Order: sequence, then C-alpha cells, then structure tokens
Amino acid sequence: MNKRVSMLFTIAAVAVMGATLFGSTYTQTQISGQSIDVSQMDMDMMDKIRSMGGLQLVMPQAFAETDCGALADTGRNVVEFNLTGESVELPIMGGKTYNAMTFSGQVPGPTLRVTQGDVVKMTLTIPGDEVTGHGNDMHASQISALTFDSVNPGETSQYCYIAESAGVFKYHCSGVHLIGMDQHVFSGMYGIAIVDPANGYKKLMVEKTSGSGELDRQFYDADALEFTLQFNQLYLNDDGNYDAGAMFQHHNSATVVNGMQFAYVPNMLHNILLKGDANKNIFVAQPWNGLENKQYQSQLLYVENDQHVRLFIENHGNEPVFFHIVGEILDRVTQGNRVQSAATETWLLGGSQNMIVDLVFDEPGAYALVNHDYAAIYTGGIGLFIAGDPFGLNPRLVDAGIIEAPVPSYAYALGNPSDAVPPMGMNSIAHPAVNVHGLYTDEVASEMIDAGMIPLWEVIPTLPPVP
Ligand SMILES: [Cu+2]
Repeated sequence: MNKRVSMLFTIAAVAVMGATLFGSTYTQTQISGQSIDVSQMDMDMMDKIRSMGGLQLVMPQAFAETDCGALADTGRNVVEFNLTGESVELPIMGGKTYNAMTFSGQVPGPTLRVTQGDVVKMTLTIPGDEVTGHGNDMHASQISALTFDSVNPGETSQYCYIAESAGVFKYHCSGVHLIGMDQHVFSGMYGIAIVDPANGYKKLMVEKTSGSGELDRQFYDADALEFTLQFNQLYLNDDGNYDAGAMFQHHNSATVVNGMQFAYVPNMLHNILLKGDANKNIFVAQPWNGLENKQYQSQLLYVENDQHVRLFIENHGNEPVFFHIVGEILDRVTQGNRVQSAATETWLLGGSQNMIVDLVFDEPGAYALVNHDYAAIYTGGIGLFIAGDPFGLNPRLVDAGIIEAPVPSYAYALGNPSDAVPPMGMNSIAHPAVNVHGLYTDEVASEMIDAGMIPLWEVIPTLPPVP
C-alpha cells in the first residue's frame, strides 16, 4: 500500500468509526444547500459594489500556484534559493565536535532575503554520498505541506511559491518523510527567510522625556544597520550524537545563537586591545578564545550610537526565548508587518516564532543580548553589542595605523561577524566591513574570504601592535 492510498484509508476509517459512535446521521448532510438567484438580490447593493470598483482579489496569482514555469511567467521577480543537504562534523565548546546536519555546510543555513510579492524558487540537492535524505519546509510559503517531502541522496527537488507575507520566517529540514525531523533540525538544519515589506520598512519613532516632563520624540529613517539572531538548543550525548531522549525531556545540553554557544563574546584580540595581554580575559566566559579557532573564534557585534539598528530574531528551539538587551529598551517590536509593542524591556518568542526589533543604542557601552532565562544565559544564550567607542580606543587605533581617523564604531576596524549579518535589503545600511565568523565548514569559510569578507585570524597578526 503506498502512502497516499494509506492516508485515504485512514480518513475513511475515521468516518466509519464516527458513524458507528454517533449514529448513521453523522455522515449525512445536516444543512441543505441553496443556490443563489442573482435576480432576487438587492440591486442597490450590487450597484454599490460596482461603484466601488467591484470585489477584486489583491494578488490574484497568489493562490496555491506552485508551478515554477507558471510563476516565472507572471512578471514577478524570481529569486533562486539553492541549498544542499550535507552531514558534517562541526565544533562545539570545549574543543569537541558533534555530528551536524546542515544546509549548505553551515549552521544556521544561508539567509534568504526577498521582497514581498517575489517568487521564491527553492532547489534542494542531496549529494550522492550523503547518508540520509532531507527536505525543506519553508514557513514563508503558503503551499501544501506535501511539497516539502524529502529528497533522496543523489537527487534534487524544486518548488516555487510567492512570498506573500512580510516578516521573518524559519525554514527547516522536514526529515525523511517527517521521520527524524527533530534530529535534523536540532543537528543544524534550520535558517530564515526575511521577506521585506513591499513598501519598505517604517520610520522609527523613539519617545523619551527630556527630564522636565516634556516628551522628546526622535525620528529615525527606515534605513538601519541589520543583524540576525537565531536561537536554538543542542541535545547531544557524550559522543556528539543527537540525544532524542534528552529532547523529549527538554534537557538540552547547550543554548546556541546562530548555531554557537557564546558566539558573540570577547576573544584574545579584544583582550589585547583592552588589557594589552591576550591571556587576560575581559569577560567571564570566553570559550572561543584564540586565533587558531579561525571562523569559530568569538566576535562582537558593533553598532554606532544614535543609529537605527534592526534585529531579525527567530526562535528555532524547543524552549521559549525571553529576548532582552541588558541596559537597553526595545524601541519597537514588529511581528509579520504589524507593530506589537514599543518601549518594551523583554519580548517572548515561543517555538518557531519570530520578531523584528528596532532600537537605538543611546550611550556608548557594552550591552548584552540574552535569552533572559538563566538556564539559557549560562548555557550560551548571551552575546555582546558594543556601541560607539566605550573604551576610548580611537586614538590608540589611529596611532597604531589601524584606522586613519576616529570611527563611530569598531566595525570600521574589525567588521561585524558574517553569521549575524543578513543579505542587504531595501532599507539596509551597509556594514563597514564583515569578518568571517560562524559555524561554517572550512570550504564555506574560504568561499566567504574569496567573496571579500575578512579572515581576522590571518589579518590580526599582520597589524601593528596596539600600545
Ligand atoms: Cu535533514
């Protein structure tokens, strides 16, 4: 019996059981249908509808069309999203590795960025030597889940859809005919699609008091410096394999942001800059400390003061995320294309939930982003934003010849970590520089270097020492 036949059999069996339990009327039509006689309708009403221009569907092609050829002919912008499903070994804290499953050799998978109304053409290829099949369920689509069925090793599948709704949407492996979906997702097969609103993002208003009781309203242009932060957990046994028993009991072994525990904390470079000594740690937890960690060395997130910052945040995990930035207030929280809150200290994301946070860092300083669940903080759910020049480094960096003139953020000297920088959208401010950082295979890391991102582990030893 093949799968579709067995599903029909199940539906029929449920109907028969219902008829047996609730009596034979269960399967009969309860309300008789009635056809509409247009000649009997209120003609005034029909005239009113006509004068309004009639009833029109806003996006007439948006309904259930998944044929790539048909969608390409609609004149819409078509964005190709090509992924491979690959099992690889990747590092975890403590100098160990785990058996990861990835989209295209990285965790999270590549970020897709489109504009509302674009056609997404998703192609998933599973190499012939891959140990298992994989699928891709994209939450940005509104098409039948049957489309997401898994692809066998050595095969490719493709589907198309219109990104109809603006917002942040996860995508994730759907396992092998749904079996092992949890294992594949928690082993690394997840990522996001950012669907920019058709008319762009809104200006940001930040309202404060001046101290005299007067309201001070500051307006910021829609353009913003953007970051992605994707929360998840790892459930691993001592051998670095997925532990389903631990998952069912919600006993995670790590909290990860963009795939890594403590990904955005200081490393030896920051120790040198601030303490003049690579071994004098400036933060309580520096597990990715050292240039030999290459793309896995931790990096910090740099922003300017008084700059509009936009964060695309997704919770891929089994645990809630209580998103908070220590020392800051979330100036605006948006979900989908609707503002949910303003001037909020913390916002809760359940599993497979997302938000866009807009904020402005007012004072120079270090600001920790956290999942404000203490178990999450201590197992890796913390990172640091550094706003402006809180450590007074500008003159020293100029003297050392690392920068020519004072800069509004350290991103100009060091760049921001690539795994936290999304592709450019219609209201993106370009990052001054991007360094190679993330849970990437060495192959993916060298592709990024070829594309112009900075391998800090090669560049830093060539820089003049900072006094
Ligand atoms: Cu998979």
